[in-house]
This record gives sequence, structure tokens and C-alpha cells, in this order.
Amino acid sequence: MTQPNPQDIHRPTYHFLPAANWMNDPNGVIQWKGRYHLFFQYNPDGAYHANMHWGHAVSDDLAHWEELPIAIAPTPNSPDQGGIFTGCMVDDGGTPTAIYTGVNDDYTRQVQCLAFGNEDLTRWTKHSGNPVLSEIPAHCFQSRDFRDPFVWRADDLWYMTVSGNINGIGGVALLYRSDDLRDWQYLHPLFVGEGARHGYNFECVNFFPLGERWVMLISSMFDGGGATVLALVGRYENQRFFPESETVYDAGYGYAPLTHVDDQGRQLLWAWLREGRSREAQRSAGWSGVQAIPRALSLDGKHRLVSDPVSEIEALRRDGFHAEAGDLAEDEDLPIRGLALDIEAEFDASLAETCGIELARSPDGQEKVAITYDAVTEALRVTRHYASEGEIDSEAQGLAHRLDPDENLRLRILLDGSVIEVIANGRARVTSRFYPSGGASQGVRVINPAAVVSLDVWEMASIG
Ligand code: DQQ
Repeated sequence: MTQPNPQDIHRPTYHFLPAANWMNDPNGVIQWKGRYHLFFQYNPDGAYHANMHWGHAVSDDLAHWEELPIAIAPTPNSPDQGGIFTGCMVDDGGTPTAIYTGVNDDYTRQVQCLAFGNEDLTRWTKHSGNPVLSEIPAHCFQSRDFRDPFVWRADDLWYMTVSGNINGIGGVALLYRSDDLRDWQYLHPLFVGEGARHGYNFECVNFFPLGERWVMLISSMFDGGGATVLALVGRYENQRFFPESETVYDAGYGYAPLTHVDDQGRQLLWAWLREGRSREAQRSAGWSGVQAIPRALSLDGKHRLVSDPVSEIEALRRDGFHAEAGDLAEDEDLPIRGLALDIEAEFDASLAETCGIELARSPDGQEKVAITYDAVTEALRVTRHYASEGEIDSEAQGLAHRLDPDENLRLRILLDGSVIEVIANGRARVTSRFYPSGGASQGVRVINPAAVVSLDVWEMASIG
């Protein structure tokens, strides 16, 4: 098993990731006795997806994290002997209760299980009646995908959606109801997708009220191997979901988001940031996967999903640089640089065809990551130019982003090692990964400074 190199410039310094090995989906996130508990898909054997456990980390402030021992492990000769897959957590009258998918060795049998936590969530006892749900409804014919339970409380009952597919049609979110979390009654599909549009299989469906609507987040798997998070906003009537709008939640590497409501009433979203480098590169780095900075969700006046990194993260800001309209010259690096930065930038996009920022820039400009907004095509884009060796994804990533009349472009960018989270006006998101070949590429430069309204760049403290 390879241990991560402390000098690894690709390893994030203010995003959470375990000390070593593989992580993927956030699981069972809950605020318990004031502390935020993050569980996550974790392989203790190395930086590859296998032997899934629930890893565990805790935070008092959403900025600093302490990794704790593994919370839930597979039990031999049990319904979860092949792995503890993704799930959620609820407070069942004072008992922290994890609802997760147990799998067999080749993942052909996926069943829903419970585990009960002690007072600080460090010791977990599996329910003696596991699995609590194992039969896939008959109309999901030929499907083995039946996982990622997401549970909520309404009308003094528990509701749960389980993700899967109806073979030949598309992904499905199945709806169940229970009064004790143990005995589940199948109601009907909460939502059935169209394969070409919403993916042939759903994973990690989240469903929750927000503002005056309901939101469904779907981690969708598409033919050809693509996987994308879709955000559907709509109405929940007669226990069925009727979407009114649908967008790509993240046009990059963010996947398998999990939401929960914290003590401040915020709907927080957690997400796994996948890697853009080869499996071999991940194994030899000794680590793979990282958590996105948590985001607070809301709907704007047009019922569009807005996500803002939690304000707590601002406590990590250190030295900063501030500029306003007219302060910046063309073709000059800013007097601040680094690979751990937080940026807030506002542009008047009507003043230039293209505006944006170059980061991780080498002195000769050959290596860089460019975040651009094209006012003509109304598109947000992350373009990666770098000279890493090996099999590394360097395709441009982006999505359509239309500004409202008289609305400025507002960019929030969180740069950290090989992670770059880009959010435009709260509602267009591209989370990218990039792997520069050396530590010299750290410059910051504005594209079309004439369009700048204001710019702030802060260095970010390490949480390690
Ligand atoms: N990851 C988990 C599954 C889920 C997938 C297994 C999504 O439960 O469907 O690690 O990334």
C-alpha cells in the first residue's frame, strides 16, 4: 500500500480527504450534538475502488476536520459482506441510525440495511434483522441496481427513495414508506427517467423541499460510461415528483452529492470530487478522491438552484489581494500566486467577448487552467493546458450559463492542489481537476481586465 507523499503538489490542502487510500461518495452526513459528522465510501486497502467501508471524519466548524477510525465495516457471511455502499443517516428519536446498501462479493445483490450508533457516532451496531429491504419491485425487470437509500420524515412517517433502473427505459427513484425504519412498504416510482435524457441508471437520488419547490438530485449513469449529476426542480404531488426544470448540477467531476439540513436550517450539499488521472496514477499517489467544500443550497426567484460554499470556509482565508475596475493591466500576473486560493470576481460581461481568470499559470504561460465566460455563446468553460505525463483528462469542461439582463458575471473559484471548483452566479458549476507537472505553475492572471468590476484573491491556510 502506497503512502501519500507530503510534497505531492496535487494533494489538496484545505479540502477534506483521508490520510491515505481511496474515498468516494459522502455518506450519512449529520450534525450530531453540534458537530458535523462526515462518513464516506472508503477502501482501507489502497487508492482504488474495492472493499467499501464507511470512513468517518468530524468537524466543529466545517473548515477543519479530524479523521476518526472507520465507522462501519463489512461483516463476513452477512448481507453486507461485499461492502458497505452509500446511504444516509437519521436521528430516530435519539438513536443515530445509518441506512445503507449492503452488497455481496460481486455486487449482484444489493439490499438495504440499518446500523445504530453510540453517543458520539464512533461505534456502530448492525441491526439484527438486516436486510430491512431486499426485493426489487417486479417492474424493475432484470435490474440488479438497487441502492443508495435516502430517507426523510414527513407526516410522522419515514419515507425513502432507493435508486435503480427499469431495464430498457431509464433510471428510477423508487418510493417507500415506513413507521419504524425496519418494515418498508413499497409505494410506487417517485420518478422514472428517460434513458437518453436522464441516464440508464440512477445512483444516490436525493429528494428534499427547498423554498417553494422540491429538488431531486440524481447521479445519472449514461451509455458510454459518462456519469453526471442532474438537478431537477419541481412539484411533489400525490407522492410523485413532477419536474418543472432540469439542469446539469456540475459539468465536471463532482458526483454522488448528499444533502442534509443542519442546525441552522441550511440544506447543505456534500459531494465527491473524482479524479481525472489514470487508475495507476491514483494507486501510486496513495490517495484518490476528495470532498468538495460543502455548499448551502437555495432557490432563487426563478426557482433556479443556487449553491454557495459555506461561509465558514472564509475562516481559512489569509493574505489577500483586492482590485477594482481600472486597477489591472493586460498581460500581467497578479502579485498573489499559489495553488491554494479562494477567489471572488465580478465582471461586466458586456464589456468583452470573453473574460475570466487564468490560474496555476507557468511563467511562460504554457501551463495554465483558464476559467472563461464567453458572452457571445453564453458559456462557462474550464480549459486545462498542462504538461503532466501519462493518461490524464485534459478536455475542456463547461456548460451554458445565461446571465439575466443587467446581471454581472460573479465567479467564485476554490483552487486547491489538483482541485478547482468554479461557481458562476451561484447557479452554474464546473468542478475540474488538473495535474500540473511541477510546482512552478502558480501564477494568477485576469483575462480582459477591462471587464473587471471587482476582484478578491486570498491565500488559503492548510487544514492538515
Ligand atoms: N458509489 C457507491 C454506490 C453508489 C456509487 C459505491 C456512486 O453505492 O451508487 O461505492 O458513486
